[in-house]
Amino acid sequence: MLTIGHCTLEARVVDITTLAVDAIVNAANTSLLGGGGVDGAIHRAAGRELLRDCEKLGGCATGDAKLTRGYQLPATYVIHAVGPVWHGGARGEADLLASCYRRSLELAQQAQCKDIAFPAISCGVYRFPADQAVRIAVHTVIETLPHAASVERVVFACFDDAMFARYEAELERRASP
Ligand code: AR6
Repeated sequence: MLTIGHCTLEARVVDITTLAVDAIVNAANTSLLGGGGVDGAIHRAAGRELLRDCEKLGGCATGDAKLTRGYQLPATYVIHAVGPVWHGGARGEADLLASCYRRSLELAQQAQCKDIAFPAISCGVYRFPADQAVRIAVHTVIETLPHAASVERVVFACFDDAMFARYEAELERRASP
């Protein structure tokens, strides 16, 4: 756990769909119409109303995010962020991934969310190298927090122990002087 100003950052091994936070972030695709991985799990748990809502949004650009309600999820909102597909790193992937975290926190702030949970965006089907993605996630969240005053708690929801260990190491690295 790391404290930055009024906000705590923590990693947990947890299914993000079970978290009763103000907002969970979805690792979506540009259609916003669902898919596999965490996206599929979120749509299954939220129910069909989420898909109906997403259909009205007209998709979302890579690096951007859009907010819906959480419907049957314990979370109030879902922030659908579209991470980049990894193509080797020369196609702006790092900037696009950072942009996902920035835009998600901006939307969380607009909705006055106090707590928000992120999955490891782009680290599954989109094949972004996990170590680099974790550094970008933690760095961008820390950098953006001053512009997201409502946010008091950020959870990095990890699906497995290996991802949890990466976040723990990065949070620890940031905590040491
Ligand atoms: N809770 C937390 N983390 C999860 C969960 C869960 N329930 N399920 C998977 N993960 P991915 P991407 C982890 O593939 O790489 C979809 O089809 C997973 O272990 O879900 O951004 C979309 O529609 C990994 O660490 O997202 C897009 O087409 C991380 O979440 C595409 O996949 C992200 O893996 C997006 O690919």
